[in-house]
Amino acid sequence: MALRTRLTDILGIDYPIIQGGMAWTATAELVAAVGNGGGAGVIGAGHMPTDILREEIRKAKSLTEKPFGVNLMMLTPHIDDLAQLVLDERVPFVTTGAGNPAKYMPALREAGIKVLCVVPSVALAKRMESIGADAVIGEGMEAGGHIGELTTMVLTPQLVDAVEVPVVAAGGIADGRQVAAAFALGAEGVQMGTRFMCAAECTIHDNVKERVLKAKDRDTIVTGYSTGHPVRVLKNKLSRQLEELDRANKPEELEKLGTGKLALCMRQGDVEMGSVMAGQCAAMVEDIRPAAEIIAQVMTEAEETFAELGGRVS
Ligand code: TUI
Repeated sequence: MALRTRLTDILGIDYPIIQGGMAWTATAELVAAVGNGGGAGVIGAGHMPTDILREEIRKAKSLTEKPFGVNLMMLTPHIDDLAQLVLDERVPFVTTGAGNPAKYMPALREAGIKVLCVVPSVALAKRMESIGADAVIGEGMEAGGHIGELTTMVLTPQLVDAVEVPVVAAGGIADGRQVAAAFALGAEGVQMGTRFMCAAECTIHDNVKERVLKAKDRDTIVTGYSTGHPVRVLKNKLSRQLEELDRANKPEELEKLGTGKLALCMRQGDVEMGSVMAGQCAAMVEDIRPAAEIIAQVMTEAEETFAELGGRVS
C-alpha cells in the first residue's frame, strides 16, 4: 500500500523514502532500482566530473521512467558546472548537502526543479525555507560521511516546529521501526543511505558490502574534527591514522591523507586504506537484497510498528 505525505506528492513517488545521494556509491543502477521500487533515487554527484554525471543522469533516464534526483555536494570545486548540468538535463529534483546552496536556488526553482536541502541545524533549515526549499532533510550525526552535531532524535522535532515545509528525517535510519519513530517526531519522509549500500543493485565493491554486513554497534568513528569537516566512517587502518592526525591537530596532513580515499574504498574495494563512509546503523544491515524489497520491507515494518504501538501503551 502506498503511503501518501506532502513529500510523496512533491516528488511524485509512492513511498516516503529518499535514498541518500552517496558519492561514488549511488550510481544510476541503484537510483533506478529505488525509483522503480517506489522510492526516490538520488545520484551522488560528489566530486564527479561533469561528463560522468551527464552519463549517469542519461543512464538513469534509460533505466527508469520514475522521477529521480541528483545530490549536489557544495564542497566540490566545480559545483557551478554540476549545478548547470542538472538544469540542462532537467533533472526532476535535487538534494543539496555539505553547505549552503543559496546561490543556485533561483535558477533551480525557475527551471521547475524541486530542491530538498540537507540541513544539520534549525537556523539553516529556516534560511533554506525562506529562499524557497521545497523540503528540508534534517540529517543527524548518526549518518555516514560528512555530519553535523545534532542527533536525528533531537534535530527532527525541532525542525518540524521551526518550518512549514515538509521535514525528512535522515541519519541512522535503516529499518521500519525507525521510520515509524521519525513519523512520530513529525517527519513526512525519511532518507536512508547506509541501508541502500547493501542493495543488490548498488555498484560499490563487494568488499564494502561485506564490511557493512559485519559492522557492529560501535564500529564507526568520526574523524576530521580538526579540519572543520567531520566525517563518520567504519573503523579501519585509515581511520586510525586520521584519528592520530586529529589528535595531533594536523588538519592539513589529515586533508591530504583523506583525499581520494572514498573512491579507493567504494570503487576499488580497499576497505583498509579507503574511507568506508557509513552510518551508525551499519550494524543493523543484515542482508543484501533488491532495493524494491528493502523499501517494501521497511514500509511493512513501519506499518506494523504503528499498529503494535496501541497494544504496548495503555
Ligand atoms: O553531505 C553529506 N554527506 C557527505 S558529503 C561527502 S563528500 C566529503 N568528503 C570529505 C569531506 C567532506 C565531504 C561525504 N558525505 N551529508 C549532508 C550534510 N550536509 N550533512 C551535513 C550537511 C551540512 C553541513 C553544513 C549542510 C549545510 C551546512 O551548511 C553550513 C553553511 O554553509 O551554512
